[in-house]
Amino acid sequence: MEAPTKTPEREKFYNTIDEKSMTPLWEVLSGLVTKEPVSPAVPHIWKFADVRPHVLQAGELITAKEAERRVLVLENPGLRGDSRITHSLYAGLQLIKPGEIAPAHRHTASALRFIIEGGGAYTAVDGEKTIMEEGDFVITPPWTWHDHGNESDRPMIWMDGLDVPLVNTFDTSFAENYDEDEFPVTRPVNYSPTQYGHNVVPVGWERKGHCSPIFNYPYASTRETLEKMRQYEEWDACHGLKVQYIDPTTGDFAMPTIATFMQLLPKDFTTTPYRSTDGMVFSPVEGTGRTYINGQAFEWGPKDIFVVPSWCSYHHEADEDAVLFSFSDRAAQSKLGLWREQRGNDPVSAPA
Ligand code: 1HN
Repeated sequence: MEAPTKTPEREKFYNTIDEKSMTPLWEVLSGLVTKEPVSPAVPHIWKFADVRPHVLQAGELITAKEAERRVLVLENPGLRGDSRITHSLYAGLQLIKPGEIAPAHRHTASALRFIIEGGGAYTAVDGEKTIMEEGDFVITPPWTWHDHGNESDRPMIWMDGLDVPLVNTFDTSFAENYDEDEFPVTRPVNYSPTQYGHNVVPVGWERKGHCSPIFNYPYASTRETLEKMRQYEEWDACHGLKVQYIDPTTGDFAMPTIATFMQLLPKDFTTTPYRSTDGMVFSPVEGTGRTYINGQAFEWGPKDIFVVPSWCSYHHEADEDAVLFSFSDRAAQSKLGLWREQRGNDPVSAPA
């Protein structure tokens, strides 16, 4: 679709209506309604070995308390200055040193933590602490009080993923700080998996909020699932063996806007090209390999973070057994009926 020709009369008219805060749709239509997704985000990888020294350096410059959250934002090179890793999602690397507390606050944005390095630190959500270990996926549901602390003897680094750009697109951001550094703890450590992870709920229980009531999904459990599956399930051509994290009380994604996944690719496996409308952030936990994104190779290993923007075709090659965590805005797109995918040369498909 080409924009109509500009004539002097038309230009003059456009200038006249411009002063009235109007513009002709026919000049902008093809850019507004594209034939297929066109993302301003670009494929990119942050090698952990490369960024880790800077994350630790931030720890020498500012305390977690002063910073409120000591985080280096992972900015998509196509979206510098916007605090976005994909067009719709935020990601960053957060450092908590031994003895530090990141003070309690709450906001309407949903957050996930994916633990990259260290162990033994906690996050507390509305009065319940969970201890985090490498590879764990941890949720901070919208509008819940949360603080983080590190009672271990090593620094801890995790990736934060938030739906801040989505929340801000809707102009729905609220946030407040708690009066004290720590929100009072009222339940035992790791209570929620015991209460909601054993296929029972209290009689008369009603779901509150929009997130899974479980907020720590330990790596050990997900890894065990994938390892068991490899004995009995077929490898998917595009994804190897891939699971999605769910809210056990609904079967839906664990978070209202952000979908999270873990997948296993066996040694020497090459996946079939795939694309979907949700820009994906990957972080390998085990193994090395590469992902070709629109034909360009991105070499990865454990703890690296790479991004595949919406509708970019990609395929993975694993040199060893590899396990990849990933997240995207698929949960939001699916609810709005927007999500599409394409496997290899198959037709584009949308869920019914
Ligand atoms: C936030 O609340 C945290 O609680 C981390 O750890 C990163 C980025 C943007 C907005 C809020 C946290 C954040 C954030």
